[in-house]
Amino acid sequence: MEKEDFDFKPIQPPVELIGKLTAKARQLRKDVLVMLAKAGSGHTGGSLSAVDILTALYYHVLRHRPDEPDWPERDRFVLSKGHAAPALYAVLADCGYFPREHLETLRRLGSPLQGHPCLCTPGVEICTGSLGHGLSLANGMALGLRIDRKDSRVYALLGDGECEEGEVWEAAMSSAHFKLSNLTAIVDKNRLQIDGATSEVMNIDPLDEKFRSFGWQAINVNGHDFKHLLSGFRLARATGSRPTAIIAHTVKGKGVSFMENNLEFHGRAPTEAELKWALAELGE
Ligand SMILES: Cc1ncc(C[n+]2csc(CCOP(=O)(O)OP(=O)(O)O)c2C)c(N)n1
Ligand SMILES: [Mg+2]
Repeated sequence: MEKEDFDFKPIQPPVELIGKLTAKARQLRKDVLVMLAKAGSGHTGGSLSAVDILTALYYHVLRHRPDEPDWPERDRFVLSKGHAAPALYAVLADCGYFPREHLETLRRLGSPLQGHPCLCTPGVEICTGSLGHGLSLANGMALGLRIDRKDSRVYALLGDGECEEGEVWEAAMSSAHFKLSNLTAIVDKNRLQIDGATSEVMNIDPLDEKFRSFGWQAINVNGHDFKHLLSGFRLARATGSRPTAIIAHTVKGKGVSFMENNLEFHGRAPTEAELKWALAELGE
């Protein structure tokens, strides 16, 4: 997507903040790759495309307490595209929800870090992995928070291929019907899914117009530009009457040249040689 296609003027956050988030995202990408290579299986492309979104959320947007995961006033995050669990685990470990050493146990039997998020992991709100359910779960959380008169917000991250699931649109209809302004959905629009391009498998465009016609505010952002991401989250918070969909335009495999837009890395981990190459590219 060309820059001029983005439909808002981004805010200019402090340079130090952008620098901090950029450095953090680079480290997290490395953690994700090391974790996946060690496990020998898992979803690399969709984890890397989501790293900047998760970084913006966990290091600037979400209200949360890693030393008190069940803090009632926390914001809630639902990783609806559950296969990107390695990216979430890297963030949760770095924030201090559990020791970093646990990352080395990804996908092992008995590990708290399974291939898809589950409640056995501190900081994970809800089990996901079967695509299509997360927005419905987030609706329930947002409604519950409203009933409890809490001002916590709910964020759900969906894949673009996932948006082909009918339940996503049943949920979207409900979010608008119940005027869930405390709910923000982010779509990781990397244009690829397991079998190829979303435009060819089942075209979901125009995604922004679809959400708007369902009664949502919809904003297109560059999902790798923190100015854009933070602006999108700010607009979402400022809207009092309807849910917001942030359509984050991303690159699958972002950050590693030979993984970017490479469908092969949708569902496979890097080999040792690929890991070395990838880490060298990401640098110190
Ligand atoms: C209901 C369901 N069907 C199939 C799968 C297997 N699956 C895992 S990832 C994936 C593709 C998802 O594509 P997308 O939502 O675009 O994710 P991303 O590109 O961010 O990896 C599929 C079909 C699943 N997890 N759940
Ligand atoms: Mg995708």
